[in-house]
Amino acid sequence: MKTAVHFSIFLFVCTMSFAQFDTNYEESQVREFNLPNPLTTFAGEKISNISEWSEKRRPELFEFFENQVYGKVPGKLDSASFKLLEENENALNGKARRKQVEVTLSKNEKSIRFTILMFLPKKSSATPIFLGYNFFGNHTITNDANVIVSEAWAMNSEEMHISDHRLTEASRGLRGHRWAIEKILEGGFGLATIYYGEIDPDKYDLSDGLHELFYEKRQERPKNNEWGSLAAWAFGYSSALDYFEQDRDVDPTKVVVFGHSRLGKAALWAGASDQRFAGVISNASGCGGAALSKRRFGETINVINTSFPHWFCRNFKKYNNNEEALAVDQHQLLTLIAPTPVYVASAQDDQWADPKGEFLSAYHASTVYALFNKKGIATNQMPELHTPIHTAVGYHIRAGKHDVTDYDWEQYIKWANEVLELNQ
Ligand code: GTR
Repeated sequence: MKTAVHFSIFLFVCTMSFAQFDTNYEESQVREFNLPNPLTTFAGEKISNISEWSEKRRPELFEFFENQVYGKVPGKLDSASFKLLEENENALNGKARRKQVEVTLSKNEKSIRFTILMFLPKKSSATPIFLGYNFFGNHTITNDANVIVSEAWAMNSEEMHISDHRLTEASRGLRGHRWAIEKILEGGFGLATIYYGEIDPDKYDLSDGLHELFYEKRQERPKNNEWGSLAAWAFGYSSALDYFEQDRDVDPTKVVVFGHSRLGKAALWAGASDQRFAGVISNASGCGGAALSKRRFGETINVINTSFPHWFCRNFKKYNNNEEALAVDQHQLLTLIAPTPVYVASAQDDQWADPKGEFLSAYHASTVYALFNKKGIATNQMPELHTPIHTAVGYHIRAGKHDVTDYDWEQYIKWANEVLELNQ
């Protein structure tokens, strides 16, 4: 059996050995399955126009994903406040403006805080931006010595020199290769990033982070249909957008939410649950993200729920090795984002994430985009490597491993410029 070599050693060590699962990497071994039609309601009614979609089908699909997959957010915050911690007009050798803004979310007399790091093009106001979480702290995306190191809990990582669950100065800049900051700025966008662990620590313990704010007295975990970590991270993306609506340097109608891997799953759910985003990018989001679950190729529902029991709601465990019982599949997650443009990207060596399943999801979501007169993916034949499709449903597959590369960013920048109709 091929092993999941594309993970960084850190992920491999801290999750578990996948060898215990019987993972399929053979296309010929993919069993036949029924893919639910986005344009047929659960009761079998055909949907043929935008109002039927918006009034009947979208709400029932959304409710299903909320209650059975990612989990519902139990209520609303009491308040959110924002504080500018620091700004500089001449960051990155004079190429950018830098801002660091602290957001405080409060409920039931408890609060959490997170910091948004922003690099903005110098000469523009109300700029479009990409918003994405990082895995090991804002200071890992750049060598800029002024970026604040978060004090939040972190996963240990040899590669990042983290051994006591504390983020460290030693990892400053180590993830710079995943963030094409200069290209983003030259492309007319700003970049905003947040350390995801500040929203909810990525461990099987839902007594902390954002979840804790919403608990009733003596409650220690969410109900079966309530949110896991992915929905909490999605909520964090929306909270950042609430902030952008108050920041004159950002155009809040042009915020493209981006995420890699588990954070790509969170970005897709953010795009489905918050229609204010202007675009959504899933980089190698795989199982529980863009990839079709019913193919059972690479990572499966059983594997993901066993390795990461805190990511989805508890109801989702009903579908472990039981994909036939699932009334939806992940292409329908993409349809919940429509008509907002969505981009799905895969990497050839990332078979764990099932590139073909990610592509087919984008293809099968396209019928709903067509209702809105938006171009999607016209054929179920996967494109060649490095042959991007830049329609309202975008897709590319590149050579290489599970990662975010300059090639990926070049596509996102071009695509976002097109779908947001900038520079015209
Ligand atoms: C893996 C997990 C994937 C993906 C990845 C990541 O261990 O199996 O679903 O989310 O982690 O986030 O890097």
